[in-house]
Amino acid sequence: MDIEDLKTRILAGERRALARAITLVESGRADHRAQALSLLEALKGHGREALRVGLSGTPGVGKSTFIEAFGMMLTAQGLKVAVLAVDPSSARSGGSILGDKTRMERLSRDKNAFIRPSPSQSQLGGVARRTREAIDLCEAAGFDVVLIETVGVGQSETMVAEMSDLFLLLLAPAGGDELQGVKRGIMEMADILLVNKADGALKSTAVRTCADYAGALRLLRKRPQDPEGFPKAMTVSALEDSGLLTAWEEMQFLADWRRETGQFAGRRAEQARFWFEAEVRERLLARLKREPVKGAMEALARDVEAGGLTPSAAAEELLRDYLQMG
Ligand SMILES: Nc1nc2c(ncn2[C@@H]2O[C@H](COP(=O)(O)OP(=O)(O)OP(=O)(O)O)[C@@H](O)[C@H]2O)c(=O)[nH]1
Ligand SMILES: [Mg+2]
Repeated sequence: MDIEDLKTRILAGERRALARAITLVESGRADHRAQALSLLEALKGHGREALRVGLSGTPGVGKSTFIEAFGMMLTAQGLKVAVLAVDPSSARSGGSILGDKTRMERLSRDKNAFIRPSPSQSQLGGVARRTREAIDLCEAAGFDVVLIETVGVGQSETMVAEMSDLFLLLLAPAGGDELQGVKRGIMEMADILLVNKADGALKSTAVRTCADYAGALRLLRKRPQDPEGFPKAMTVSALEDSGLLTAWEEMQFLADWRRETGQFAGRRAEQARFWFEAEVRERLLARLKREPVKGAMEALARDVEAGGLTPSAAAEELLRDYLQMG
C-alpha cells in the first residue's frame, strides 16, 4: 500500500481513502500495523481539530435516531460529520450494524457525512485503539464533528468519554424510581444529559424526568471543566427534530468556554497520556499470555506451588529472562 498517496488523499478529504485507512488501522496483521502507524505519524499535526462528541445510551433510547437527525442538522449547516460506533456486543450479534444502516439511511447518503460501524472485535482494548486512531483519521480528513456512539454497557462508556471533548448521555423518559438506574459514575462523566422522546404522550413525563435529572446533577461535585450551569439536562425529540439546535448551541458554548480556559487542550493532553499508559499496560499483559512467556510462567508457578522457589524469586526470574526487565 502506498502510504504517501493514502495520506494525500485523506488530507484532500476523500472518503474512500478514509475508509481504507480505517480498515488498515483495524487490521490485526503485523505489516498492516506498521503501515497504520506510519500513516498516523505522517498525518499528525495536519488536518483540523474536530469537536469529538461521545454519545451513550441504553438500547432503544434513540441513539441512532438522534444521530441521524442531529447529523442531518449539522450537515445542513455545512459541517462535515463523521460517526463512529463502539459496540462491544457487535462481535456477538452483528445486529446493530444492520439496524444502523436502515436507521441512518438519510445520513449515510449525505456526502458530508461518513458513518463507520463498529468492527467485529471482541477485545475492548482493540476497539479502543481502533476508535482512537479512526478519530485521528477523521480529523485529518477535515471532519468538523466526530460523533462516537456507544451502547450503555459497562466499560465502553468510560472508554468513549476518554476520547471525547464532550460527552452526552441520552436518556429515556421514566418514572422517578428509574432515575436510580443511572449509575452515579456515568452521570459524573456526562456534560449534557438529553432526555429523548419528549414528544406526544411521553412529553410531560420527559419534562418531569429532565427536572429530576437536573436536580440530581446539582448534587454532584463541581468539576473544573464546567462553566456555570453545567453539566445540564435538557429534553429533545430525535423523532420530531426538536431541541436539537438548542442542544448543539449548548455544546458549542461549552466547547468554546473550554477552549478559552485551556480546559479543552488540557483534557486532550490528559487523554493522550491515559491512552499511552493504557496501551503499555495492555501490551505487557498480552505478552504474558503469549508463548514463550505463558509456558515459562506456568512452569515457574508450579515451582512456586511446590515450594521450590519463593514468589518473588520466580517473578524476578520471569521478568529478567523472558521480558528483559530488571
Ligand atoms: N417517540 C419517540 N420515539 C423515538 C425517538 N427517538 C427514537 N425513537 C424510537 O425508539 C426506538 C429505538 O430507536 P433507536 O434510534 O433505534 O435507538 P438506539 O438507541 O439506537 O437503539 P440500539 O441501537 O438498539 O441501542 C425506535 O422505534 C425509534 O423510532 C423520539 O425522539 N421520540
Ligand atoms: Mg442504534
